[in-house]
Amino acid sequence: MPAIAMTSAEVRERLGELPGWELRADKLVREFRFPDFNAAFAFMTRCALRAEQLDHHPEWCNVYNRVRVELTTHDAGGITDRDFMLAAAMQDYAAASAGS
Ligand code: H2B
Repeated sequence: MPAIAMTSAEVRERLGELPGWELRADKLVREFRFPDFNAAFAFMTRCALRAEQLDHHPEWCNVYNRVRVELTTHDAGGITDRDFMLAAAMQDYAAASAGS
């Protein structure tokens, strides 16, 4: 059974847990920056493995040392707890890859 999408008020409240993330067009959005491509790709590798475990996958774009991420739950037509779980993991992995 698909998760139920959160209201924008709920999303805004939970955004307090995620420094640097914004609500844009019904998605959780953040751009990470790394020292170089190697660090950015190390981050993406960590995220990819976690995304597979969670069966929840990011929309993202990488240009050299930048990774722009957009999270939404397609099955629910909005943002759910799964997006917050993946975003929280990304925060940890960014720190491990010297990202900000
Ligand atoms: N990722 C994201 N971000 N949203 C989804 O709704 C989603 C997903 N659904 N990964 C999963 C896979 C679904 O397509 C499979 C069939 O479970």
